[in-house]
Amino acid sequence: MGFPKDFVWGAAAASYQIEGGAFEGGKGLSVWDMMCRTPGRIWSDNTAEVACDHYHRYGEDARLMGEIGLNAYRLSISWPRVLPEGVGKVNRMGLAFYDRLIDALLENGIQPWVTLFHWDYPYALYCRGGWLNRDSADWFAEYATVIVDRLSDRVSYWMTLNEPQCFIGLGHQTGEHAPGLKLGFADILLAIHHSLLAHGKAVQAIRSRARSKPIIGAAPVGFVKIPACEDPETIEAARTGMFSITGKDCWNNTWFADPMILGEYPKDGMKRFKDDMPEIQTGDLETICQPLDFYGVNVYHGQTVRSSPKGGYVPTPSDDGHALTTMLWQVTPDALYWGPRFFYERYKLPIVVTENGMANCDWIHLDGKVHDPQRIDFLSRYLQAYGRAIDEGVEAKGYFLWSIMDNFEWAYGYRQRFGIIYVDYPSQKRILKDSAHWYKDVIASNGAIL
Ligand code: IFM
Repeated sequence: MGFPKDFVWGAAAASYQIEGGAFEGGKGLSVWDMMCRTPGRIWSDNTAEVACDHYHRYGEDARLMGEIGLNAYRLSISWPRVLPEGVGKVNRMGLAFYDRLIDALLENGIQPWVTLFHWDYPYALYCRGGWLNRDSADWFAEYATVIVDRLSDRVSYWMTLNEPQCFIGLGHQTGEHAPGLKLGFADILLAIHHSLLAHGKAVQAIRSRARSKPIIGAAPVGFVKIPACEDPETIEAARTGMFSITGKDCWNNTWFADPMILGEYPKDGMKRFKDDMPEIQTGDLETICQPLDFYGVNVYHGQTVRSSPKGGYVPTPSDDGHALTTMLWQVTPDALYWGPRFFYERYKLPIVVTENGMANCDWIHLDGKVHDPQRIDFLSRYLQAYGRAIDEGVEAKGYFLWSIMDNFEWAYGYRQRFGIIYVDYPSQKRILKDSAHWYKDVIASNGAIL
């Protein structure tokens, strides 16, 4: 069978991680700009003030994407670049940048897939309570409206929120990410509820105003459980594990995806969180649960489990010396089989892998090239697993490699390199890594060479 003929081969990046121009062109501050100003919060006190200078070099970057043969590029919009105060006055220079970027992509034969929010939250709105303020849903809908009105003549593919588990969990519970808060769990659930309302209202705004038929999804983290062996009992244990809630934290699938797609919070979570539940007003779940066109999901690794004699599942200890990326994330290719399969079974939406890739210790070799055989091997294995899911009946629409280029990896700064294009930050020179050349062949063969 193989990958469907119209399968979308893409790559992704996010505004704050590549754009730079942090204080240019009328852009407002984001919570990440504030985080970067705080000594000790980012590795080596790196900042994203310049990052990959994509704000100025988007033309060259779009050409390189065209050279690789990408069908699509997943970008995100910087909310404070467009609305410096988060709401109200629109920054024409900010919108004009995205106009130029979208045009450059289309000129290079690349479909833009636009994420509305990938973590660079307007600082001005944070000062008004941020995601803890119920108005945040309306602020987000106002922002979505501005973007859709301007770009939907050329953009058809939309994602609302990137990894709400992380911007709430890391940003508001553990404090490792901006805005660096360590809130109690009731506030965490409140912030999640408001972000889900924001998702629903943004979907409504896109559907009601888009000028070309919109295809809409979100891009949550996919927490994947991999059965240790493929007997029915172990598979069932993994399925149960993937869709259950075990901790008072954000590290689960269902608290986010069930309300969006099934229109209800999961019962096990409601029981576990009963003392901290936010007020759910009449109509909230109807607002959150808007029809979606695909299940977007970011998958990097999974946890191997087996059934427990007590019922449910238990993690299996990993082998000594298990393969790790430089993020110290385990290399578990089967995550891209079981993740798509289990998500497709539960949510019954076509799957789009909105992020997958690895951080590696890349540098420029003596021959002037960047050889990254680990990444090629990693991607081959994961894509083969995704192909297996497709062969077995999972409807899958696309794959976005994270990332098109090395970039600012949040609290890790520039210590981690996820790109298939190497960025030499001092000179801003771009070099296609071996994996970029390999991905070009994968795309040209529609995955047949895998
Ligand atoms: O760089 C991040 C991205 O912003 C969100 N998903 C995971 C990536 C790698 O950590």
